[in-house]
Amino acid sequence: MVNVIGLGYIGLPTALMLSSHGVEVVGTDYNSELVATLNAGKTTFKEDGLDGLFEDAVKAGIKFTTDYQVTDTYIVSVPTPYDKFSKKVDACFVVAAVENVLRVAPKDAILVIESTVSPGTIEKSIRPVLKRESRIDINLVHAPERIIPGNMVYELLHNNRTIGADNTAIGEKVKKIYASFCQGEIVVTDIKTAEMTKVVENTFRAVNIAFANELAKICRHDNMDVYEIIRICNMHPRVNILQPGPGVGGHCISVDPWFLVGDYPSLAKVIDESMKTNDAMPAFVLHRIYDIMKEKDMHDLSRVGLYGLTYKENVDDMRESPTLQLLESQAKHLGDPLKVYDPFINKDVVANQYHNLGEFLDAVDFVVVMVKHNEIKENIDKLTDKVVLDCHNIIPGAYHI
Ligand code: SAJ
Repeated sequence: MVNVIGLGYIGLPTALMLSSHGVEVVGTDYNSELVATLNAGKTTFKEDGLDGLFEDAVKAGIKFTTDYQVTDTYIVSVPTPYDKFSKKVDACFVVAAVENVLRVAPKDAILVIESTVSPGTIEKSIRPVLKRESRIDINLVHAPERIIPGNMVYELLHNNRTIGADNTAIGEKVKKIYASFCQGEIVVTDIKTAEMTKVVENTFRAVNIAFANELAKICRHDNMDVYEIIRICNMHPRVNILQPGPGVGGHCISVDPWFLVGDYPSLAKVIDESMKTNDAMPAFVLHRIYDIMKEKDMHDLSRVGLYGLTYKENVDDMRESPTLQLLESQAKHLGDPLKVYDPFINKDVVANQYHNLGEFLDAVDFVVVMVKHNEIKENIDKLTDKVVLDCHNIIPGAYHI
């Protein structure tokens, strides 16, 4: 039996996937409300294919509880925040989960950490817990997740994976468990290499998004069309530039690269600058709003609306979202908060929030497309009489960042 600890964005789909592929699974989370929701037959976030997977797993007998189980295999997928000041990873949730596992784990159990941690964290922060508790019999493994919100179920099935273990026998054992559902290649390596690959993958993307964002700023400065330039450059066989945007959100690409900056401040220069470039984008969009208002002789900020609150399209995850960053930046200027609408966010989370596209559009003359949800792509005709700042190049004739 596998006990999956932490039933969030990664733990829940992983637990469901294992269960629906014949592995006996118990999911554990300290949040009793979340566990109650799952036990009531409901999923806790929206994701393509998740509800179907949930049904399959329930049929297969998955259980949800707040208790840690006595079993031979644990998978820990709890969040790893970073300290905003030092930029270092804060492994407190992982350490707490490991301590709880050690209280119940039988001799020689396998303890897989899926949570993203900076290279060396398992050696520096997790192994000492095992030593302190006299549990060096426990087999530590790192199997970082790679799935992208919006396409999680497909990617769980098809992505290649990495497993870091102290010895090949344990690595191969864990590989077998993941191979129950994973059709991709599963590479077995050592723990520190596995930790590093995960952070490097997200850093690669962060640096490349920063490059696109920097190009957008350069092109804005001299009134060039960044999208046309990127389109043409990408016709070169060895060039593949990503898309500029209003900023980088989510709990991965906007966070993980800071682990390297925090640990290697004098070496991680390109990464540091890239992260600052991405972090500066929401404020850049705010300036664009002011400039366009000036150009259009518009004066009423209350007639400006932000479309989208989530960190990217077609997900309901708002963590580190560029819209929230923009509103924070606007609050520093003491202005009344802009109007906001997102079809994926039903609860009121910010001031001046709307829950209906028509009402939102009636209330504004200037729409800033922060997130390219399918909904807005399908309703482009409703924007014809609006001034539009399109941060994603989806609306013909609109202003760009
Ligand atoms: N973004 C851009 N321009 C682009 C692509 C993305 O501005 O060309 C923005 C998005 O709008 C969003 C942010 O970047 O705000 C991140 O979005 P994303 O879709 O690139 O990635 P995430 O954060 O949803 O998921 C990433 C993935 N990592 C990589 O692609 C290397 C995923 O595979 C990881 O599993 C996930 O991080 C994670 O959990 O670490």
